[in-house]
Amino acid sequence: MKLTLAQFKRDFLAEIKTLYATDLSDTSSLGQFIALGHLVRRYNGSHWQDTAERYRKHDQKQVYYFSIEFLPGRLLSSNLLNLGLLDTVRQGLSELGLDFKTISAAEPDPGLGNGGLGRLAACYMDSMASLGIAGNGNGIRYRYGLFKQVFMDGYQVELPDDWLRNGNVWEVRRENKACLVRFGGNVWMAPQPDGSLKAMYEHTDDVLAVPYDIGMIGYQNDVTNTLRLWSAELPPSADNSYYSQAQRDRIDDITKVLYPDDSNSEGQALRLRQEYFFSSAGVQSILRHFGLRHQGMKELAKKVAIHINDTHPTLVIPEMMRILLDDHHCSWEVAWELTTKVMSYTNHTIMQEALETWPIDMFKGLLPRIYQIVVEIDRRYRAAKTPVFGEDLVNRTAPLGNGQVRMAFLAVIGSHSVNGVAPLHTELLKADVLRDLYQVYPERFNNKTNGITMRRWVQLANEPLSTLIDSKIGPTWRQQPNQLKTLAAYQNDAKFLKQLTAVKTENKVALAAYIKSELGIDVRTDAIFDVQIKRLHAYKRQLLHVFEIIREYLAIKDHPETVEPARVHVFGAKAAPSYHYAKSIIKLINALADLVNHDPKVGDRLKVAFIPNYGVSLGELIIPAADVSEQISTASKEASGTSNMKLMANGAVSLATLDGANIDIIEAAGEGNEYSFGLTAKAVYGYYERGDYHAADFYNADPELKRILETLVDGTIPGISTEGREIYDSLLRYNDEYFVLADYESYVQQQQQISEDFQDQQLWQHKALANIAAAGIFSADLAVARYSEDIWQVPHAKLLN
Ligand code: CR1
Repeated sequence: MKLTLAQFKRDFLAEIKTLYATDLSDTSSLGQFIALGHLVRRYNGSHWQDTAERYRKHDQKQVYYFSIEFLPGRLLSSNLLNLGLLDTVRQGLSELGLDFKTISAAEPDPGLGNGGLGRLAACYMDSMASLGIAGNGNGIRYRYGLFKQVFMDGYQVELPDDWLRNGNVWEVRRENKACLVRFGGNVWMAPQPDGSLKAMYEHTDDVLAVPYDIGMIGYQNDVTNTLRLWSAELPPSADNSYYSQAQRDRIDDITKVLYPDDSNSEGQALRLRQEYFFSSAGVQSILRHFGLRHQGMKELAKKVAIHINDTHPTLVIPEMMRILLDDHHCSWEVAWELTTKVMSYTNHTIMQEALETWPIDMFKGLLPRIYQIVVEIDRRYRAAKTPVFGEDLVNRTAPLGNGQVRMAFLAVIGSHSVNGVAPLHTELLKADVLRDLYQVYPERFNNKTNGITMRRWVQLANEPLSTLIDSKIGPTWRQQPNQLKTLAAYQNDAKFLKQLTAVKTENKVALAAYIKSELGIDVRTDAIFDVQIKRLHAYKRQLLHVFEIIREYLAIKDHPETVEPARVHVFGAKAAPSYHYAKSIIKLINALADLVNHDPKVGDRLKVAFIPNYGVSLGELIIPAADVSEQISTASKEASGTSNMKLMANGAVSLATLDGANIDIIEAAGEGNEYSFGLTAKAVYGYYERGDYHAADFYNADPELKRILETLVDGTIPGISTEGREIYDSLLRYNDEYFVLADYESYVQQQQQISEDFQDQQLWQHKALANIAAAGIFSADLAVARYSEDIWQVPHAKLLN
């Protein structure tokens, strides 16, 4: 949109006056941020309304992306960028004596997710709007996001993340769109005079679901879509019925806090309540919206696509069945056909413990009508498939089994499409995790490799790089990330490669300043910034990275005369509060950091910076400064990874196992431009099949590895007597579940190669550039375009390659 500098400044000052009845000098950065937020809303107001109007007018097919997590990050910069106002606003503020960065940093970063799953959902919202897809998000408005992480004595301490303390300037509460969600009670089917059956409820716990909508602004295309987050409230006191404090608390709890756990579903009723709550409210509002515009439900699948992002929203399937059967009086066959045509499901993990199941007793008590419907889905599935596939396979794959409701199986059975998030992951779904269901529904399985939005992760996070790229190939890559590949022409341009080093250094200076202010550590900006940022989990193997640090430390102590390039090891990672082992690793890293950072013999040659409270905003600071991207999960365990893509696009080279999307990154950038190592997924499965992995053999065969392991228990690293022992035992006594010892040698070899190659900056930046140039194919725009063509069947703006 068009806005002159003078107009902006007038508007901004007027907004300040209206909001605070004072003038600029009397406001805080937060106050200024809120005023800017209001202005952006006002500038964009008509786009949001017009977009909805346009969708209605053309009766455009709508996609509803259901996800229990969304990690949108701060929205001020990206909204301004997408509106085309970023430069004007920055300049205007600076003319008013204000610093845009400081104001921007006052915005709370909503932590409504754990990690990759939630951030992916946010990238896809951005891309859907930017491609003009009628895409809606549907999730939960948690009053407290993922915990705020601080370290005390090296241990993780979790503090509440009170992100709504000052309100949320981006949201619109739409209490006129609220709906009731029912839990518990009794339900029975009462025959009606016309012969039909009606579901009758008594003694239910009713919860009011109130939507809060956030505008998702498309990139300079006048489109604004909606992210709808539901909040649980007391129903408007129905016939003055009395709510006990316990009932009030139960309602309050539903949307109070995000489960800080992305790998193990805690078998708790509250989580199930959360899942049904946002699934039911979302489906109710979709069908209400559809019903207002159509006669009957016949056209539903032509106009609505619902995407199930991991298993948490799977109850959209029985919930849609419930409404079609009970309220719209569809036959089972018609309702089922519509439902399966509408639904599609993405699986995000092969970790067994993350395949959600709910004890039938709990499920039945909490959701009696939904349970009846799942029983019928199960009965019909068994009846249809047993003659073809036999009883054993059907028992293994039915929605109900072993006293559990099996959410992933229900999701596959009730959807027309099931996808994994990288080629290897999809193959493993077919061959292992969902093998039996793949026999039943082979045509449903497909791959959709993850993607990231380059707008946030390159344009906004790394302006020095963006400007440099513009200077060579012009700005069109900003809309068409595949254009980045034309950068490959400069891979041997010494001057350009030097400029790349300068850009990296500029970003390192910014990160170094943060490390200094946050941790009090001085780091050299000519050091290798070796970065691992992701949830703390044994399978992601932060431990392997720790071993490298210990190796480097011992090498300096043993041979101070050997000069290697300086290293800064940067970590960002939260551990689930109940995940004891992960917390021990955190303590280990912090204890090691303490030792290394304060050893005068080490000086500035080696530093360890574990930056607390990793999240989207810290990612934006760390990623542009990275030289090395550690993607070192045990092969087969990481479904895709997405930080690998963000780091690549910012010119970090990958130090990576052949896992998830690492494989595709290596293929895209060329093997010679990454550092791959370790067991393949096939080799890992080979060990499982033969049962012949012996971690101790690796320990015994490699004196260096042995010595490193001993530092965990011999007092070399002070302060870890219990954690060191626990980790040591996990490797040797319990045989190293994630093959850390097996991969140690090849990992270290590549680390040594990195140290050598880094000294030749021209060679190094040549590799960095190969990564940037190849990153375009991991654009979320392309990923979302594939979803919309293959799965949702909705139109999107054409993407040029
Ligand atoms: C996977 O672990 C993937 C993201 C997004 C995560 C990660 O490899 O990149 O999903 N899975 O697809 C997850 O959070 C609950 O499962």
